[in-house]
Amino acid sequence: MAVERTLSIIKPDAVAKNVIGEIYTRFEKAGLKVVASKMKHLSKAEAEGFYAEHKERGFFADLVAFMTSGPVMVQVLEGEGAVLKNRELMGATNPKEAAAGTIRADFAESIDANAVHGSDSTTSAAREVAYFFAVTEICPR
Ligand code: RTP
Ligand code: MG
Repeated sequence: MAVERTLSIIKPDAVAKNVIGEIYTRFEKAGLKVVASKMKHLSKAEAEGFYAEHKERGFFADLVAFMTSGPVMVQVLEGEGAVLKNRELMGATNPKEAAAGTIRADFAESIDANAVHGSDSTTSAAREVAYFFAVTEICPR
């Protein structure tokens, strides 16, 4: 399987719960390496641009309000099949439907406050990584 990069965000609810380290441990135990990271409090414009694909959806305003409600931790994960591997670690969007042992099953409260974001394809990953990180901020290792 090819080595890929994917964009991960630890959302405001999980940052507020102080579980950044526990979530990073799950990435590392699954063989994913953090090759870039930063904490940010997203502006409304940054959150709207990031989730632009959802702008016609009924939940868009709530999603933007939630993503700007507190700081997030943004990281680039690298590893074999990183996009799918990260989605598997995250679990289903709605934590009530997330498989036991996934990040969302263990740390998320609701479909809005669902702990993490992960790119859903290699195409999305390329756009999302570039949205938050300059090439010089990524440290392959
Ligand atoms: P994410 O983009 O945050 O990683 O989540 P996802 O791929 O699992 O879900 P997506 O369909 O991309 O939706 C983005 C975020 O919008 C919120 N959402 N709310 N109320 C609803 O029906 C609804 N559907 C989605 C979730 O917080 C989801 O993570
Ligand atoms: Mg998504």
